[in-house]
Amino acid sequence: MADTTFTNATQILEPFKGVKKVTIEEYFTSGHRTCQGCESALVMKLMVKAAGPRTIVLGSTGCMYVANTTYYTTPWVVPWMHTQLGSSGSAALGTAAGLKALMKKGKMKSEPINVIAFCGDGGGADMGLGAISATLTHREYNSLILLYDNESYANTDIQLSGSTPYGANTTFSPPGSVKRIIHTRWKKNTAGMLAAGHPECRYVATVDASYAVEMMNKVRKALTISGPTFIHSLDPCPKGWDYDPMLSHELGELAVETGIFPLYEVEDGVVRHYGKTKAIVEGRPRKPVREYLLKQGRFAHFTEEDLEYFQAKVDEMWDKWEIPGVIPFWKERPGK
Ligand SMILES: Cc1ncc(C[n+]2csc(CCOP(=O)(O)OP(=O)(O)O)c2C)c(N)n1
Ligand code: SF4
Ligand SMILES: [Mg+2]
Repeated sequence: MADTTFTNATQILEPFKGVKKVTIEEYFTSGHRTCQGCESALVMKLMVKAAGPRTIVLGSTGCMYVANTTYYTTPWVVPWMHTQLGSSGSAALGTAAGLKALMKKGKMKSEPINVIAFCGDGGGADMGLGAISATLTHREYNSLILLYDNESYANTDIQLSGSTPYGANTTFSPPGSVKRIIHTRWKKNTAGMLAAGHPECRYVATVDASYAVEMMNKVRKALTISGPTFIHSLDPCPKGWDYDPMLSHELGELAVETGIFPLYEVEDGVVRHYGKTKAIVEGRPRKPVREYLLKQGRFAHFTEEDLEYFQAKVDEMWDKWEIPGVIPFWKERPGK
């Protein structure tokens, strides 16, 4: 018999007002086998801590699947399901639709349950982009897709993805004596693209786990707002980026302070820069990109010319883009 009390409500998750107010319960604990200093593992932990116990997590193939679900061990305390590499969008939509149908038919208690599907940059920004786009067109289903971006197909040994930065050394783009820069494409602007093109999606944000409370609060907002939502997280990866694991936190900060990875949210069409990115928009100087790049072995082959090119491209995001760091267009101004 149909449950007439069905509401399709989301959970109301208030923002944490400072680190001391963050809940102590963990839903991603010991039992994983990620590398020392793996920021993506921290993202999983913070994501599900913010979401709380009434949450289903779905994850596409990649490090956060393979290293987190070795046979007979898992760090996940909440229900978790693996999905195919390009399917995080389909998994989110299907699970949200399934829960809705069961609750509507009275086969399950009607209560808000968070549905989060995560994907890597290979699975989300490249292979599964179509499925994510489809999910973001369905306002009637509540779900969050979180893209953890370690800037390579890391699990299969650091192949280049559409999210890999210009010039980086990957197993598909090793610098050689004849040609120094093999990867000559600029990184995809995934969050900006999804925010600009999906009018049914009420919330898109970028996050960085070096700013953990802010990151958790964006997850909470995404899960509360209703409909499909999208979060893009930049995750330093000691193995793929080739640096000492103790630098993960610092590199996360430098990505923001240099302006390479801007922090912003787009809520019902309104763009808000936040954190240190907001300070940059308001006039605080950006740190030179070399401070970030030269701490990583994947850029060790860069010459002064390469550093200048990278800096000029980042400067363009800030000095020319109509919405700095968000939308890669600028208006034609005669004479300029
Ligand atoms: C359809 C398909 N093609 C290729 C693979 C092999 N594969 C498994 S994990 C992976 C890398 C995924 O990269 P990403 O999504 O960025 O996650 P990461 O490994 O970086 O965490 C690949 C190519 C697969 N599982 N399925
Ligand atoms: S390769 Fe990178 S993303 Fe994968 S487990 Fe290691 S640090 Fe984490
Ligand atoms: Mg990846």
